[in-house]
Amino acid sequence: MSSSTGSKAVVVTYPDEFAKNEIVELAKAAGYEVAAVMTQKNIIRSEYGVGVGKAQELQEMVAENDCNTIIIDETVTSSQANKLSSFTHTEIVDRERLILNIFARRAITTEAKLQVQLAELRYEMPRARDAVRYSVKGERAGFSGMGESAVDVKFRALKRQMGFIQAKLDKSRTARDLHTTERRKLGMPFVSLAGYTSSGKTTLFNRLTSESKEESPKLFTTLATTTRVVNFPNSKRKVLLSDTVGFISRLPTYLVESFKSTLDELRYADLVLLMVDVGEDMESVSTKVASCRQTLNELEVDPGKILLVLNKIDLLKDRGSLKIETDPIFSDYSAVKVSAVRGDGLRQLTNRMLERTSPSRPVGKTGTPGGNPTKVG
Ligand SMILES: Nc1nc2c(ncn2[C@@H]2O[C@H](COP(=O)(O)OP(=O)(O)OP(=O)(O)O)[C@@H](O)[C@H]2O)c(=O)[nH]1
Ligand SMILES: [Mg+2]
Repeated sequence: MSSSTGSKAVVVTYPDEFAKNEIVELAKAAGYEVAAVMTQKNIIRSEYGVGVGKAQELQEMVAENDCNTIIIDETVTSSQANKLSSFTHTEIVDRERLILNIFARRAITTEAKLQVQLAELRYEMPRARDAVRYSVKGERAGFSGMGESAVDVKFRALKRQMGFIQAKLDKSRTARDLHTTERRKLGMPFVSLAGYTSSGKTTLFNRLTSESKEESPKLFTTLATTTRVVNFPNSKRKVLLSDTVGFISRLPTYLVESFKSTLDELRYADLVLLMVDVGEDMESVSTKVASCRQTLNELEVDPGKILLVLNKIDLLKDRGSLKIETDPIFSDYSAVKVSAVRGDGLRQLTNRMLERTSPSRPVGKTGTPGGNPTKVG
């Protein structure tokens, strides 16, 4: 939504560096200028989402910095948002709304737009209930019957809209399934990129497929799926590679749900390349890997199909002793170290891709090549 472009915001987040940096990046990606950051240990517990003292502090910060938005790094109820909004005379945007705004700005393809619309409706559902309840309370004297039916009317309208969009999405999914089936008939294995937003998926995709899709340090650069053929210099075999939307921590389930037709590629892939940006501090790396694993789990991706791609090794000071190799969070996956920008490790990666998608590879119960945890090498 371009309405946030140039808006000045105060951000409320948790007192840790990872949360702080991430929400500031998200705010920027949505077009906000972040004027100040306030931290709070417990967000969403109280009436305003923050304590009364903090609400007053926020009011002052907003006035001092001439802001028109408060971004809260949590999901707040509409009642909390309304109260804080009246108290500070400022628009309130919560974490979900913020992510939805970024998605709405970035969605270019018809499918991505439909998925965003579906997510928007899912976001609206519980809030519509609250809003109607709020108005019903006010109407009680003599109009309660009308108020109750207002809830039904609103809900029916939302549900109808959701069904309508879902049907359109199902259609585009069927078209895609047919496409994939055709490709499989050609005997090409399917490899999908996955990973945290900004881990370098598109950069690697472009390198392996000679494409020129947008790469950027901004969060959620890619929202639509692109699939291209990868040719290997030392093999006649070809594989199909898909680049898609990135993950983020505390991603609401319904957003994952809404993007299911895009993310479903991951479930059907023969191999999933899970990209990890190892140029960051270990705490960020761990948080991001844990959140990716959770999302992949929600999407029912077989862990045996995952190959970790430790990217951005050019940013490491001492590449010989990559601590990550011995970190327990990686111990149950096999991994390859690369620099998608400089090209280090790409030969090794493509060899692994060939190996892991080889037709002679033993096929597990699920019909996918079984996992074979080995050390980084
Ligand atoms: N130093 C370094 N930077 C990299 C490397 N790979 C990617 N980048 C940078 O990381 C940023 C994000 O890269 P993208 O390829 O857009 O990341 P993505 O995973 O596709 O991100 P989303 O589409 O937002 O999910 C860009 O600024 C890239 O130039 C690498 O190997 N080394
Ligand atoms: Mg991308």
